[in-house]
Amino acid sequence: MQLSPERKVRTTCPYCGVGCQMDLLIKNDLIYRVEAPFDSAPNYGNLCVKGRFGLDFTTHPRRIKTPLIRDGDQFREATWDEALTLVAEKLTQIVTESGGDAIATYACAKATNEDNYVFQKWIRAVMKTNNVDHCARLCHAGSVTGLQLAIGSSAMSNSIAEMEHLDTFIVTGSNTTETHPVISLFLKKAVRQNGAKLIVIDPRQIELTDFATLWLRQKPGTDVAVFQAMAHVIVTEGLYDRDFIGSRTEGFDEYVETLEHCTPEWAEEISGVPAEDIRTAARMYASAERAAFYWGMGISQSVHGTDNALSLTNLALMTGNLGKAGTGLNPLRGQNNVQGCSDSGGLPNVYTAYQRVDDPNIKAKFEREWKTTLSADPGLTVTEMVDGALTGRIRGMVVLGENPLMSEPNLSHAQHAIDALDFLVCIDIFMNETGERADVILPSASFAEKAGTFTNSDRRIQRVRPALPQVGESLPDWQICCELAKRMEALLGVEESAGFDYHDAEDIWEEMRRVTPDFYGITYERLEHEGGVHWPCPSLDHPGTPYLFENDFPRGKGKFWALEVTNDSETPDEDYPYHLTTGRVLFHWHGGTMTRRSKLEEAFPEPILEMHPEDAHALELVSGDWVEVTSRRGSVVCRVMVTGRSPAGTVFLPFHFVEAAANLLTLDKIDPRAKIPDFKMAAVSLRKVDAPEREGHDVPLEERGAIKDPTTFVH
Ligand SMILES: Nc1nc2c(c(=O)[nH]1)N[C@H]1C(S)=C(S)[C@@H](COP(=O)(O)OP(=O)(O)OC[C@H]3O[C@@H](n4cnc5c(=O)[nH]c(N)nc54)[C@H](O)[C@@H]3O)O[C@H]1N2
Ligand SMILES: Nc1nc2c(c(=O)[nH]1)N[C@H]1C(S)=C(S)[C@@H](COP(=O)(O)OP(=O)(O)OC[C@H]3O[C@@H](n4cnc5c(=O)[nH]c(N)nc54)[C@H](O)[C@@H]3O)O[C@H]1N2
Ligand code: SF4
Ligand SMILES: [Mo]
Repeated sequence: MQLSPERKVRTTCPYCGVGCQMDLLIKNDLIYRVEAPFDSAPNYGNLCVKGRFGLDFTTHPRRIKTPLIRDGDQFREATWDEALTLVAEKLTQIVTESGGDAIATYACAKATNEDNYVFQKWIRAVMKTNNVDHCARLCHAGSVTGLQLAIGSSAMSNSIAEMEHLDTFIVTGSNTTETHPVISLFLKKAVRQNGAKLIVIDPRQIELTDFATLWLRQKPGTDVAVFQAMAHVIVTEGLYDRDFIGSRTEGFDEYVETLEHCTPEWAEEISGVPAEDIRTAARMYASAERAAFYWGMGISQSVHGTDNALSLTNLALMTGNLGKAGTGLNPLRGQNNVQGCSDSGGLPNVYTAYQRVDDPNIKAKFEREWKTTLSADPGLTVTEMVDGALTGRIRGMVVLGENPLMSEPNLSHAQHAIDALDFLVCIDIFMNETGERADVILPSASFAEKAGTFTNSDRRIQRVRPALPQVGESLPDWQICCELAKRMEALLGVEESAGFDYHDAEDIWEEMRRVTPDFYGITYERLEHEGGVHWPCPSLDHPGTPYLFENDFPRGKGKFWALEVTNDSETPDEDYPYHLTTGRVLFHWHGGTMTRRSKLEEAFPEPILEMHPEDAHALELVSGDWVEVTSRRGSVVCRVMVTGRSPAGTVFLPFHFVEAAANLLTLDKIDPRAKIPDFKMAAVSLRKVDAPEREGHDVPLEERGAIKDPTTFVH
């Protein structure tokens, strides 16, 4: 493809689920400036620091430029032909000997919809397994399971455009200003300019508490008690919406019976939130004309994540705060394309747009389209894949743009599992902690070098456009998957191919539209003119759907769910007296693969443990001192930052830094229904230690472990 020497390319941010539209200004094949179009949804001229200054990872010298094949402890460069042949042969051998279900695969929430569609088509049509999942399992699985049970759909019900005009809204378990920064601007505007009322329900003093009318600071892990008590208040004070309950829901009377003991005083005992504040919050939410919930990982990432989510859906259903602008249930989606990766079939139980693999009619449709037979058995989830590798049930693994050896809980366990595999192939733009253990690494094109679409948190499908030349021999993920699929079909002696000869990304999208009624009305041409379209969009003249559930829910009636307060999390005890919670900071992204190879690394160069002044005092620590953090799984060393943000007894560690990897400490216990781990609850002990021989800032980055090979870090 020919690119002009000086150019400006409209594309979509590769970091978070807000999906900001941006113009990349390019000269000499380098991005020298990033601008945001003021007239374009969803960000209207705004960008956060990652979008504005964090894109230089694309031209970092350590991008993978050729396929790499393991050679003892190292890798050697290989040709595409050699690497593709090797991968196809190894995977085919496992499929032939042990069946497709012996292969586990991770789809990629960073790659495009088109990349992920082709990926899951290769896995399903050629390997005959539904073992495809992705990081959503570690993310909104609790929310997804809860929402599916209650209303039958897990997408965010309302659009970003509505946020500015909110009336009353609750933000819980979402550190929005750091994790969805541009959305937080609209939420702040709603409060400061338009007089909306905000209730924050979060154990940490996040920035949004400054904007809140009311802040409920519950003890971590006690959400169900707080929300059940709000339901109790709404019922006893008659603040519920009789019409909505009658026409749109089921199970209300039975649910009410289970609420009897859930008084605000009962919840205060469990959560530490004053009963009066719970009453105020319930009245504000129920009596508002329009009220919405926004939430994040504080609700979802828990062994009772499904119950947490159900405690929110119960409140929305009883107050009728669903199906209208400015209301709704809104799990803020994390990765740039985590919504799209799920929508494109990157899940073990569904094809595109949640069409079930075990529905005979759906299966028959895909068998016709792909000219092959398919498996009706739902596949394994990410957490089950890791366990399957340990038991030998899984022999081979394909990881498309994820980094489980930073993001999975209990990393030593995950590492054993990965090492037990016969064959691991990683398809990525960089070497990461998982790639280090792979047999083959295949170099992909980043968002800046390929065409396609991403779907943001409010289901808006937007274009991604090539802006930079390809790096080395790297290729878009879909092309790599097509090559592998075709080679495997040949090795397996398949008579008629499932179809892996696409001209370009649009060609793939056309196939996706054809097999997915909810996408049918969306074409590249429309996206070009309209900037983005919200699915569902069933026909070419349909405007798209910015908010859902106006007339009904996908499950028919919304269902109330009785809930018990349980505590299966690991709680502090004599040996491990502190509670550890993990999460994110503004400047970094997950395992740091991308942000630590960008200018952002200078702004936030090392891990810090956030600690309350009372705890710091007891341990004789001041900001900048070094501390060893130990759990039953492992131990890390980093500096402390003394701050009142976390409550006394709770310490917070971001999981971005390999030199103090938070997931060495977390545990792999999961929610039985959603299979999501308890990333927000672990018990740890703390010990003041001497500074390591050379201190954080003084150690060159490559020696801190953040950059995987000994090349000078250049911007
Ligand atoms: N800068 C940056 N932004 C990101 C990401 C990133 O890595 N870096 N990742 C993206 C992804 S994939 C995701 S999923 C989102 C996640 O976005 P968030 O969910 O906002 O991220 P976390 O840092 O995990 O924050 C969780 C919040 O839950 C609170 N919390 C902890 N325990 C509890 C509890 O028991 N109950 C409740 N109600 N709250 C609790 C924490 O105090 C914190 O405010 O961020 C996305 N955006
Ligand atoms: N302790 C703790 N652990 C957590 C969490 C937590 O709150 N606490 N949160 C969990 C959550 S919510 C999430 S979403 C996960 C995230 O976990 P992961 O998805 O494993 O993390 P990322 O670092 O985002 O991995 C993305 C990878 O994709 C690569 N990449 C980027 N663009 C492309 C592309 O176009 N193609 C390909 N092939 N690769 C590309 C990057 O180089 C990187 O290696 O972590 C989970 N782990
Ligand atoms: S808010 Fe999210 S999408 Fe927007 S610039 Fe920041 S990281 Fe990118
Ligand atoms: Mo996530």
